[in-house]
Amino acid sequence: MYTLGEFIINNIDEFYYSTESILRLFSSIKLASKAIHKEVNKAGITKKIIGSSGIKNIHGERQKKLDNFAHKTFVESFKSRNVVCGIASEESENFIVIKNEKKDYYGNKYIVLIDPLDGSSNIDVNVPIGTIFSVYKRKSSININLTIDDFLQEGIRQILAGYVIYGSSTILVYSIGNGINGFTLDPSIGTFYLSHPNMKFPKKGKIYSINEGNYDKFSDGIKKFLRYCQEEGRNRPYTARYIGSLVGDFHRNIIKGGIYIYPKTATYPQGKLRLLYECNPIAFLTEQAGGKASDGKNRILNIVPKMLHQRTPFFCGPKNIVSKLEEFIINCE
Ligand code: P6P
Repeated sequence: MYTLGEFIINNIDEFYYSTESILRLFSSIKLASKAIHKEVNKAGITKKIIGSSGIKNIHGERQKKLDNFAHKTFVESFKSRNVVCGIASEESENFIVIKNEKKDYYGNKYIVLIDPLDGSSNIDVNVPIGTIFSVYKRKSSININLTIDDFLQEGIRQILAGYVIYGSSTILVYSIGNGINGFTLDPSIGTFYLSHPNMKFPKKGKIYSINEGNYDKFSDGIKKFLRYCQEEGRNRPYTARYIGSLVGDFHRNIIKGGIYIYPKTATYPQGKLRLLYECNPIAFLTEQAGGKASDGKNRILNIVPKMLHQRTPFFCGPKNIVSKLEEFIINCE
């Protein structure tokens, strides 16, 4: 069975960027994921790692101790591999500049945007959670300071995107733009093995994932789509599956076939999910798996970001189901 390292080396020609940088990027992500896997898998034992950190993150949400641990672990891992020049994280208001340790002329060219531990409200109840990551080449020249514009790039410019799901097993799923592959961690030896080659949405998906607790505040288009899913008809009714963890819901939906929906709600009039480090990487994977990702009208990957933590309505899944949802939204305008 291929290890992640062997798979990368065997497909190195498909990486359009420097081999060394790609290997360093993956080394950082693997190291941090294994450290988080270890903490997540014993969260129930060592009381010191579950529960709230007592502080609120920049979005005013109660930060979990594991959120903080995951953020710091990824920042340190990218720093130590000396491969990125900047990191934007859900857990940090501003982007973090990473100086080139070797201080040689060739500064690092890559930036990472990351949700270190998405779905953290599920940590204490043992529901799968995940890391979501997105990598770009910086836009500015390496001999000037990083600017916010280096991070505000459209999702179509990602060079690497993926997630790590910490569930019944820990699986690293990524794409560099030529398909998606998933690698399961064997914790006994700390190695990721190819377990989900060439992931694609199944032709017929019958799952819809949405928090129907917000039903009253949904637009008429969303309400009509939900009724469409629930009534008898061709390949219907659908099955509702929603665990409140984007990585967990998406991973199930890409394997079994389903749409994930997070529209505008009363609490989140712009949508809840963040464009840069949740929607763009998941949208990139969605398209690579033959699916479609939109905000109800526009392709997610074409949205020109204006702010680091901006939110967007988010719909992703098999093309036919997402297009059907867009039809309902547009017809109800
Ligand atoms: P709600 C987790 O906070 C998250 O960002 C996604 O992982 C998840 O899909 C969504 O929010 C859950 O939000 O409002 O349904 O609890």
